[in-house]
Amino acid sequence: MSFFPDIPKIAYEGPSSKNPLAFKHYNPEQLVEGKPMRDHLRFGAAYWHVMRNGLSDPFGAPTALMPWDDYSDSVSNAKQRADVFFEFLDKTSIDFYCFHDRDVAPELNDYTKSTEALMEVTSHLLQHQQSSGKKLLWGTACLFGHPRYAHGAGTAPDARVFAYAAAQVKAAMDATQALDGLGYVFWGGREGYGSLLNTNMKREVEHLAMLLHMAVDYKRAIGFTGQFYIEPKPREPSTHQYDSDAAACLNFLREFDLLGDFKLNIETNHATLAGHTMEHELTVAINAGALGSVDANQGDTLLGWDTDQFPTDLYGTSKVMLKVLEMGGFTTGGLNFDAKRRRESHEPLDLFHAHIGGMDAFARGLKIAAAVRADGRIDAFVKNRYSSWDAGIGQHIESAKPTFAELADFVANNPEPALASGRQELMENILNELI
Ligand code: XLS
Ligand code: NI
Ligand code: NI
Repeated sequence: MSFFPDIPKIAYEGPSSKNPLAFKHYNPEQLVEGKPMRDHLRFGAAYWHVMRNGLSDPFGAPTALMPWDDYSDSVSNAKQRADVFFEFLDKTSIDFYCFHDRDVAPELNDYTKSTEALMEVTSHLLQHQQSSGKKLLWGTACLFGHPRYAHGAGTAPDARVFAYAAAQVKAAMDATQALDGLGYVFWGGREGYGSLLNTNMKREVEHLAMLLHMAVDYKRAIGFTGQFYIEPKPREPSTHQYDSDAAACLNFLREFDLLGDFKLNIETNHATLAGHTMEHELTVAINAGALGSVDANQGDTLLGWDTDQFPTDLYGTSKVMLKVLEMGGFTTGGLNFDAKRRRESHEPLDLFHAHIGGMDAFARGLKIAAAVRADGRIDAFVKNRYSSWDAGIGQHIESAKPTFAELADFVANNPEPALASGRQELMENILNELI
């Protein structure tokens, strides 16, 4: 039985194709820098957006057509959604997926029943994984949707809510391990606050660290080998989230001695909400040896919220792929489309257009990034810009850590340094030339 009877398996037809249901650039086996595109890009689909996002907004009802869904909280409905999802993964050639516990299985307002439902759906997902070869990039627990988490989960003022969150993470980790998940994400949905008048920030942050330490202990106890990630986001739903950006997350992990067990999952729209570029966030993570995975989407510069749009901006995808290539590629992580269609794009067909577009935009980004590296002019300029550190006084400063007095002596006895150009416009022109 097919849930998308009118949609063929999407094939690569090349840049001259006008077929909306074909890849123009994503050619999974094509080698780039000696490695197949699919291994560079490691695309993932987000279960919550593909299967569970009705596309409602604060002003209007859901619009998405989901003819396969009876909207019941039954396990049979959940299993049928999984069948639809795996047909979608097959037809789009997306190799990985990500989920929250409550996307794949119902929240039944009873911990034991919800956990049993999750485990039942998990065995169904496992069968699909085994017959299709698709893999779970990461799992996570939804610790922000249910009203019990209105004040936070790991940072809840009520200790019983903290305990519930811990119990839910335990079950979600069990499910992720049963599915051989390559990772597990902690995104601090409501781990933040609206007002300091009613909040003990220090206590909340310490509790969040405790929750993560418990997760590390549990990971060791059950022998789960996936990578843990924290996903930074500055606000929304909380006014201030504790995991606001890559630097804040790294500081938190370092302060609470968690850096050895966590990497970062960086999302483009979260970077821009934090007032950074995506490449800034990626660079901060890479410099700390902590870039794990990417939630691939983009925001709208005219809107100040997490619009989670599909990535179509080639500058954006090129800059992401430059960073990924520079780091030597993903190991456990990948490019998860944490992206949703616009409310007006409500047909199942739009799911295909959206993912094809995102995949092609990243395939082009990969080819452009490889071209920038092969061209070498940008790299050579940057290397040369710092060349005064490779010899003479620069080398001496880096290696011998001289005193201020020594440097004052050097300055007094040498001519004023000549001002060099940063050539930003030239660098931008070279990138444009290669796009
Ligand atoms: C929300 C986040 C969320 C995480 C997973 O803004 O991006 O979807 O990726 O909990
Ligand atoms: Ni995300
Ligand atoms: Ni997001």
